[in-house]
This record gives sequence, C-alpha cells and structure tokens, in this order.
Amino acid sequence: MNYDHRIVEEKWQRYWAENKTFKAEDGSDKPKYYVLDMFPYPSGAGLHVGHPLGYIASDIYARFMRHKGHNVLHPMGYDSFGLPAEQYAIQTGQHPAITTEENIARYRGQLDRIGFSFDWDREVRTSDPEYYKWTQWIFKQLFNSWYDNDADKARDLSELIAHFEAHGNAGINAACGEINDFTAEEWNSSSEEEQHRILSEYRLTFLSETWVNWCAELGTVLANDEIKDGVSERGGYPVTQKRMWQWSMRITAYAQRLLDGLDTVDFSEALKDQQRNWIGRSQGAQVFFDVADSDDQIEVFTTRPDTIFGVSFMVLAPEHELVAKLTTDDQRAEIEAYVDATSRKTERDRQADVKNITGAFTGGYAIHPFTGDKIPVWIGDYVLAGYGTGAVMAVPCGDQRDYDFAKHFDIPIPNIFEGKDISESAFVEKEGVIANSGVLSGLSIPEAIEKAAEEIEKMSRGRSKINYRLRDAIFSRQRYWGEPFPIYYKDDIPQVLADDALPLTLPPVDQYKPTATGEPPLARANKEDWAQFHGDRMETNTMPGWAGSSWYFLRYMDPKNASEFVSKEKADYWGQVDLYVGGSEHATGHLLYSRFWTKFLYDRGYISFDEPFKKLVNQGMILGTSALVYRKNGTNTFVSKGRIGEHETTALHVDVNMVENDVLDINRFKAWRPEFADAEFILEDGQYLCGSEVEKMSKRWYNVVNPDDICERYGADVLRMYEMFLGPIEQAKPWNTNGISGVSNFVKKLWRLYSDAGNSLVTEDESTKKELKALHATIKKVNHDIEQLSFNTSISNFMICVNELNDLKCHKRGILEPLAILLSPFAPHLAEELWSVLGNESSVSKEPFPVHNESFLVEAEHEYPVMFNGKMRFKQEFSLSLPPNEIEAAIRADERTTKYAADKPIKKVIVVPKKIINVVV
Ligand code: ANZ
Repeated sequence: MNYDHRIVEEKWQRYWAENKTFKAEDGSDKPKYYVLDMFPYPSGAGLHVGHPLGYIASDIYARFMRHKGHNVLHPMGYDSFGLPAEQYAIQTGQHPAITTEENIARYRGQLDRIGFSFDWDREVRTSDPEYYKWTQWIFKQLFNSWYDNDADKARDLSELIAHFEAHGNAGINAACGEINDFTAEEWNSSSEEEQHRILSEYRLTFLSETWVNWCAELGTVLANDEIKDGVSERGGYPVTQKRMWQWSMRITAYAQRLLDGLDTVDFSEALKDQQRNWIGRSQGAQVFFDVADSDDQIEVFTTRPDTIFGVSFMVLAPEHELVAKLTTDDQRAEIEAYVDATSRKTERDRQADVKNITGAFTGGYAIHPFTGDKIPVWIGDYVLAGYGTGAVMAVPCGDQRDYDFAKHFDIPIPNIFEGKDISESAFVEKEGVIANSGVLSGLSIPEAIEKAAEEIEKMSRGRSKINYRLRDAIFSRQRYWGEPFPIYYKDDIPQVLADDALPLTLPPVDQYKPTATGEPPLARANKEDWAQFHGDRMETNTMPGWAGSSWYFLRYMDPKNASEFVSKEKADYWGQVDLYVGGSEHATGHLLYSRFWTKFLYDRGYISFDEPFKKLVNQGMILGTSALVYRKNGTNTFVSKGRIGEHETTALHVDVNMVENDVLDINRFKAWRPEFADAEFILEDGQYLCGSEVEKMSKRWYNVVNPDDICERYGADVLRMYEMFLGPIEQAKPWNTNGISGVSNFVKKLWRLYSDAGNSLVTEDESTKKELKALHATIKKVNHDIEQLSFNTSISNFMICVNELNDLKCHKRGILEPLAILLSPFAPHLAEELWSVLGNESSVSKEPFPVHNESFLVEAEHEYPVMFNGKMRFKQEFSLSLPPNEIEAAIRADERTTKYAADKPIKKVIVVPKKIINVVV
C-alpha cells in the first residue's frame, strides 16, 4: 500500500481530538510556553492558503516546544463581532449570530484539516455572552479608574473621590481633561451632575463630545486606523468630521509607558517604529498669547520656543473654539465658508495636501507676549484640531508650512536667523544663531530653546511640555453586532450596571440598521427587549471591534472561569505570550490597544505583567499567482503564451484552478463561461500555455487557492511544508501551485525509506558513519532553524537528508526513529504514521526532540579523486589524520597507479589535503 494521506491524516486528527493530545495543563511542573496566533474574524469566504501561513509557523514552534519538554499553551478562537455579518444581516434579516455561527463552523472545518495542535477546549469567541461579560467588566474597571501621574499608574476612582472630599483637587496630578481648581467645600456642595462632569474628566473611559470620523454610508464612527486614504478601509466610503457624544478610552495616559515598554519586547524595529510614530512624542513648550481687546488667551504648543520673535501671525484650526469669537463681522462670511469646507475633509486629507494652501483671516489679533505687537490671527486647515492645542504661533522663517502660508497670503516673513538666506524657503535646521530676538539674540538655537522656555515660564506665559500625537481612542460604534456597553442613563448621567447584571446581552431588534432618525440599531429595542433595563434609557452604542481582542489572550488561560476574567493564579502561571504570530497591519490598532489594556489590568493588580507579548513575529502576505489567457483582439480565439508575439491580444484572468503547470484545461475553460463555449485556440506543442502575474490573492483575480483543495489532493502535511518552503516567514511571497509536487515527491520518497507496499522496511542494523552524519547534520540544522523560525531552510535540509539516506538505501531504526520525531512539527500526520510503522503505540508528538552529536559531524575520512596528468582515474579514501607523505606512499604502491601510469616513471605525487591527489607521469 502506498501512503494515502486522506486516510492517514483523518486517522491522526481523530486520534488527537479523542486523546486531547494537545491539552495544556494549568500549573504543570514543566516550564510553560505560550504560543499565540492572532485569532481570525470568521468571514463568509473561509480561509485561503494565505491565512494559515502564520498558523503553520506557530504550530511548528508549539509542537517543537512540546518536544523540548514544555507545557505549551496553543489556543485558537474567533474575533467574532464585526461588520460583514452585520451588513449581511441588514441585507437579509438573518441574525448576525447565525451567520457568525455558520462561518465559524466552516473555519473550524478548514483549520482541523490542516492538523493544528490547538487546545480546542480553550476556544473563545468574542461574541459569546460568557466572553463579552468580561469585556464589559473590564470596561467597568476603566470607568471606575483614573490615572495618577505621580504614581504613574491607574488607581481606583474611590480614592480620587475621597481626596476631593477632603482636599478638593489640590495636590492631584492626573491624566485628565480641562479642569479648574476646586476646593473640598466646592466639591462637597456640587450637584451630582456637576460631580459627574468633573469625574468624567478623570475616568479612563469617559463620555465626551468630540470630533469624530463619521462614515455616513456605514452609519458609524471610525477609528483613524480604520480609514485608509481618506475613505473607510471597509467599503471605501467617504469619511467626514462630525461632533458627537462618544465614549473614549484615555489611552493618552499611557503614552509614555507605551513608548518605554517597546524597549522590553522583541518586536521588529519596523513595527516598533510604527508604534513610536503613532504615539509621536515631541518635546516643546506651551505658550499663552493674549487676544487683543479680550480676556481670552490662545494657547499654542511649539517645539521651537526659540523662534518666538519670528512670529508674524497665528493660525487656529478651523474647529478651534475661539474662531467664532475672534471673527469680525467683516470676515464672518469668509470664515464660515472656510470652516464648512474643512468639515468635509478628513484629517488625513488635510495632512496629505501640502500643495493646496488655503486659509482665511479672522479679522482678530493676538498680542505678542514679548514685544506687545499685534499679530493677525488666521485659520487654516493645516493646523489640526486634535493635535497640541489646535493653534500655532506661525514662524514663517523657520517652518516651511508657515512660510508657504505667509507667501501665499502676503504676510511678512521676519528673519531671526543670523546670516541665513530665507528668500527661497524657511530655514528649518536646528543649527545656527538667533538674531533680532531681544533676550534671545546671539544664542545658539539649543541655548535659545532653553532660555525662551525659562523666560516664558518667568512671565507666567507657559512652560515646557511634552506632547504626544496619540489621541484618546474613540470607543463607541453605531453598530448592532458588538458588545453592548454596561451603561444606562439616569438624568443624562451615565451609570454602570452592577457586576451581577453582566453580561448585558444584545437585545433583539426588528432590523439591524440605524433608526430613521439616525440613532444606532440598538435604539430600535423597546424597554422589554432588554434583558436589563435601568434608569431612563440604555446606552445604544456598541463597543468597537478592538474591545474583545484587547484581552483575549488572557481568557485562554482560564476560559471557563465564571467568576473572574482570569484567575490571578492562572495568569501568573501562564504569564506573557512567549511567541505571538500575526499580521503587521495591526501595528497601531490591536497591538497598541492590547498593550494599553494589559498595562491597565496590571496597574489594577489583576495580572503581574504589563506587556502582553514578549516576542512578536509578523508573517508576510502570501500573494496570488494569477493565470492569464490571451484573446486575439476582436475574436474568440485564444493564443498560447509563446505565440502572442504573432498577434494583437488582450490578456484575461482565468481561474487558477483550471491551470496546472501553466497548461490550461481547455474543456474546463470552455465550460467556465458561456461566451467561451466555442472559443478557438492557437496552441504550442499541442498545449495552451497561460501567462501569470503576481498580485493580491482575491476572488476578483480568480487566483484564490483554497487550502481544502490542497489538503484533499496532496495532504495537509504537504500544504504545511510547502507553505513553509515558499520562503522566510516574514517575507511576502507568491503562491505557486506548480512547486507543490516537489514537496509531495519528498513525502513519497521519505515514506519509502520506512515502508514498502504496507510492509515495514525498518531494520535493526547498526548505522554507518555516513548515515549518522546525514542524520546528525539535519538534527543540528533543524534545531537551529526552528529556534530562528527559519522554516524554509529546515524543509530544504530534510530534502537533502532524505536524498542522502535514499542513496545509502538506509532503512535503519537508529536513523529513521529520530528522523520521524524531527519531522513531526512540520508534517505531524506523516510523522505519527511513521512512528507507528516503527512499532510505537504512543503519539510521536511528545517524544524528546533529537539532539545532535557533534562527533558524527567531524569528518574522519576523505574520498580523494586521483588524477593522472589531469585526468581522473579512480577514487580512494584516506583517513584525514594520515600525513601527506603516507598518502603518497600508498598511492605509489596502489596497483591501479601502475596501470594508469602505463610503465612511465612517476615524476611527482601532489597531495592537496581534503581535496585531491595529482599524479604527474
Ligand atoms: C513654532 C515653530 C517654529 C514650530 C518653527 C516649528 C518650527 P511636532 O514635532 O509634530 O510636535 N503645530 C503645533 N500644533 C499643531 C497643530 N495642531 N497642527 C499643525 N501644526 C501644529 O510639531 C510641533 C510643531 O508643529 C509646533 O512647533 C507647531 O509649529 C506645529 F521654526 O511652533 B511650531
């Protein structure tokens, strides 16, 4: 019997499931190791061969670590709230829970076929009420916490309230919004509403009216990372700016810790840089400018206080709260039109569009804090409302955008840099000497930065400040298929539900779209529809997609715990994720939010580590290889690739599944579309050859390859090895089904070392040095490669080893047994089967991983080619310890030498150690 992957793979998958072979033991004595994949959103399309790439890599590592004696936690679950199921619900009326359930079943079937070693008893689903109960609970903890900047950690809100009752807010240094000083008396005599308003400025999740990215088409607010090139990432719909009451997460409180933490984790530098840029720390100063004829002040943030004497105008973001006040009647129409035009642009458009200089003069003036000069105040969309203070002191000689703005609107550009030419552009470097600047004149730029900040502070006009580009994260979505907030309102004050009221489950609704008045779908639910209804009304927003994924790695440690999100004991045992594998597209979304929640839960004492992921690997994308046919223009005739030079043709995509080794299956092609039924073909060598192109794997290009098809035809082990063989895990690479037969042949060849037509070939003979060398070189390489996550090189090494053993006709247990174990992380079904052919009854998955013996690798002998006047005549093996003169003597004495010398005298024998022997006659 030949190797039948269908029977073998199904058999072992059943065995693993029945025996719970990959069950992780809580609190085992073995060292723990936690290998995690980014869990998938179960979409209707199912998995294509690109999706499992990372899962295969992490599975190899998880299996390897089990062989190395670790207690491995390797779980899988589903990020199962999300837009597609909801959009389907809007179209069809089918509850998204049903769609989600169906999609999960499909995913599970596909995952099972690939032979992953997941501990399925720990599966989590973010849309399961028993799971989101705890997402709601964590939200509650955030609601009831504030960030103490002095202690540099989150603390319970009750401690803050106690402080307010005794001392007002004096002595509190918190991460908070705008708040005036108040005394204990003022606090104690404030209304509940007023106290709520104040606490809202401190809570780590809070309700506020903010500018949001509003996507009318999707009927929801989007986070910055859900927008690409000014349109929604999903669907590509326009996004505008709108002011709305929203829940936000005070992630900004953690900005510095999120930066510092990067130094303690093993992520790629590219990913760390993405997070650093997103957080965007900048050191500068806050400066207040008085508004002329008013008590108002304009606060600016500048990284260059040294340039303050170069200020010739100010620019406010069009959304700035002082715009309306500053605007004079003469300017009002122009300003209003400009504000309106800006509201239609996203922040990204505004940042990207540097060529189009736009703005408007308010008619108002500010007063320069040093000179007392009147400075015109403009608005311009290059100043962003959400960054710094939403206002800049414009220094056209030192900042290029200010320079362009001044040139465009004909505003003076005073030069404050000694000897620098600013006739063409601003001087933006930080080396030079300041001039025309009062007390700052004559100082170098760095000296002037310090001096200016000092002077500003002395005049009580501001102080040094660190600013972050990171914004508080908007947490409300106007969707149905997400976690309900555990919030109700009493007199418009938000209140949290008691713990025993959780989970607050999603109420049934008649339709899944927003109401006619634009309220979120949950507003369709009547009072009776809610499992819990309190106060005057329930919160009808739901949480964003990233809520459930910000902590799921903790739930896997203790998935069935009904009284805690994770027990401290289990969280302590499993600790950080040791290896996390997933896509780099989550750099500034999920990977930042989950770090934030982990730090928060650490601060509040629920877990003992404050970075969730010790090491992160981003797998590269698998690209599709599309197949192309060439239609002769204006005809229904298709020209084979090698002959398109002879005709005018247009390329068309064809389904890659009807092409094998570039050859088109003409009958399937004809049956594919009615218009091709009577197509004609210009062939080469009797075949139609297709062209190819590498592009994203997508239905649109008919280049999607389903892993099920590969498993069916070649087997899961071949799929696993082939995906790894494609190239380094972190690189993007094209899928090409043509190459798969090489891996498939390797499996057959390997099988024939062990078994022939159902009979074991395994012998008990002693292994030779050559066999041991082939094996131990592979053991050494594979151990090293797995540690480096370099799986493609492991596969090629297996191929070399099997070729060598095949040449040596090796069927020896001493070699084949370790080889089966070595192979098991990569081709687990095959390895189990080989293991049983070897006569074992247990699973190979827990055998200790082979360790190489260096002494088998040092070569003791060398087989020398022996040349006679440049012609190779025979080969002879010599010990490497034999000195050259003894080798020479042996060669001279060899009877073959006498033969090839053909009676001529031997002039010379040259021995090149470890290489060659030359006999000169
Ligand atoms: C005066 C100045 C002079 C500036 C100079 C720069 C150069 P980073 O490093 O990104 O933090 N700025 C401040 N708030 C802004 C906003 N909301 N929108 C657009 N620009 C804003 O940059 C800080 C600098 O960007 C600030 O320093 C301010 O311009 C501008 F020679 O102030 B500067």
